[in-house]
This record gives sequence, structure tokens and C-alpha cells, in this order.
Amino acid sequence: MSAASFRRKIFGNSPSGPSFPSFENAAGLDNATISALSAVGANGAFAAVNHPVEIGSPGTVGAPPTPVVTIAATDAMAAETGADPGTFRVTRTGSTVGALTVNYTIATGPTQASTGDYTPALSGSVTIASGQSFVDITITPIDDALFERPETLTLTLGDSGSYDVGAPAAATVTIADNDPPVTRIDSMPANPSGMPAAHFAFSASNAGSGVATFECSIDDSLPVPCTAGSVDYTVAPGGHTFSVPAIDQANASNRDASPETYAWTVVVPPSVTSTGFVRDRRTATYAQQITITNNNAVALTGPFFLVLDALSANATLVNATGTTTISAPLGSPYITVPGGTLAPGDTASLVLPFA
Ligand SMILES: [Ca+2]
Ligand SMILES: [Ca+2]
Ligand SMILES: [Ca+2]
Ligand SMILES: [Ca+2]
Repeated sequence: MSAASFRRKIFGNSPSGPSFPSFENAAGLDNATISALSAVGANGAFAAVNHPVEIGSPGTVGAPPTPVVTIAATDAMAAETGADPGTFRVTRTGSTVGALTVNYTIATGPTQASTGDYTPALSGSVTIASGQSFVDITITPIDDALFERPETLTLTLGDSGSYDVGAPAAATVTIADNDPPVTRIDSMPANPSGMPAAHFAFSASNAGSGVATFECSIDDSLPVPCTAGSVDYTVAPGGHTFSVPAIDQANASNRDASPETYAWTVVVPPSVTSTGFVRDRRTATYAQQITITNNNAVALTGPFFLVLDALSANATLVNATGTTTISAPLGSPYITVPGGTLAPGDTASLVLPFA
């Protein structure tokens, strides 16, 4: 029962006529439409001392009760698709006479929507009009192109001298995203590559606040999760294809419809054969013919480096490119065969003259 005080009133003689009804005002409303009549004994209605049928009703003396304000999300789900709005309702108790301005704060943080995610911009206060017990705040998502997580907009009521904050004091609208992640391959092996090891790194190129996961496939194998954003393979010589789509972690059906792919070829070094040493009687020098064969399905481009690891004694290479003196068995001497392209299956020969 609300705080109230009563005064005993001695009524004088009542006018003749029918009995006077009383009214039910248990809520203590001012200027409210009377909707129910009271009988003596109900809701504090009493009979006048000097008249058997005249009754009175208690009234409130003093200030009306402070209104209590609450907030709720009457439409908690909003979405970029179709500009599906979300709505908060701020409600007050008690009298609806006079406007009431209510303050609120807008939550911030990594999971919260920001001002670029919805319209209109919220001011931090809203006014319940005179005669109204509530006001609605409706926001409409902005259909941007960013890949985002489901973002929340949380409003929390702030107290003021004009009202008390009741429960619930906070409400949340969630904005569903409609943009799948777009896949980007950030690092990959060279093409062609002389290395069997292949490292790939990838990411979502239209990254907003969304969290992407990935599925990797090599040479049309069954895709497997590669959530770390990178993957390593060891592959045989030959042609290979890598494929990866980015997927919305919050909604697996929201995936990049056109995965990124990368094709590359792993090559083996050209094979090398040589003749034995042949002595030229006129010049009294020795020569060795070297043949290089490209056994790959792709062309190889020089320069090529030939390691001469079978020398049994020091030798001097005459007119060779890159190195003139070969010392053995010190280290691994090599000569450079200059640039040029070896088509698949092609051979190239050179003669190494030794002094
Ligand atoms: Ca909605
Ligand atoms: Ca957005
Ligand atoms: Ca969108
Ligand atoms: Ca978006």
C-alpha cells in the first residue's frame, strides 16, 4: 500500500436522493478515468457517519509516487537482409500526465554494433509523451558489405530525479549479418617450385568483426578444416592445385561461394650425364661433355648450377663461365651454366675443357 494519510471527515446532513457511489482508486491515479465503483468496505470506501447510504473514498495526500521506468526489446532480432528493424520499448508506471524524458547509455565493445551499423543515430535520451505510458525506439540495420559477426545493440537506462529505474533496466537487439567472408590467399609457394614443401596462409579480405574459419583441399581431396589460417603440405614433383573457401564461424552456411584456388608445379632438378674425359692430342688438354635433361612437364629457366663433386684431383677449367679454377676435394666446386630455357624433355650439352 502506498504511503498515504487520511483525515476523518464529519459529513453534515446529506441531500435526499439516491445513494452516491464511490470509486475504486487503489492505484492512486490523478485525473484518471474512473473505471470501477466501490462498495463500502472495498478499497477503503466508507460510509458517512450521518447518512446510511452516502459513502466516501480515501484519497492520497502528498506527492504522487515516483514513476518507475523499464526497458524491453519488443523486437529483439534485426537483420541487414531486408532492412529488418529492431525495437526497444521504454515504459513508465503511474500517471501519464506530462512528458517524461528517460536517459540511457549505449554499450560499446567488440561484440556491440557501432553507429555505422544502424540508423538513426541514438541520442542517449527518449521522451515518453504526455498521455502515453511508453515510447518505442526503432533502429534499422545498414546493409553494408562487411563480413561481421551477429552484433548487439544494448541500451541501459540511467537514473534521474524524475523517475526510478526498475527491472529490466537493459535490453538488447541483435543485428544479423548477411555478408559471407571473401577468401584471400596471402602466401603461397613459387610457381614452378623446386621445393616439395608448400606453405599457404589465407584470410577473409572483407573482414569486419566477423570470425572466419576455413576448409582446405589439395588436388581435389576432401576439404578439411584449417582454422588456423595457414596450412603446410609436402607434395611430389608435378602439378598441384590448392583450394580454400572462408566460412562464417557463426553460420556455416554463410560461406564464400567462390573459393580461392592456386595451381603450381613442383619440379625436380634437371638430370646431368657426362662423358668420360677425352684427351685432345693437339692441345694436350682434356675435355668432358656434360648433358642436362629437363625431366619435368614444365620448362625450366636457367641459370643452372653444376656441382662437380667427383673430381679426384685439382683441375683447371678453361673458358668456363663463372669459375675458372676448380679445386677438389676442397668444398663442393661448381660451375654456372648461364640462362636459357629448357623445354620439357629438352637437353642441353656443354663441353668442359680442362688444362
Ligand atoms: Ca526484427
Ligand atoms: Ca554492419
Ligand atoms: Ca550486407
Ligand atoms: Ca555486414
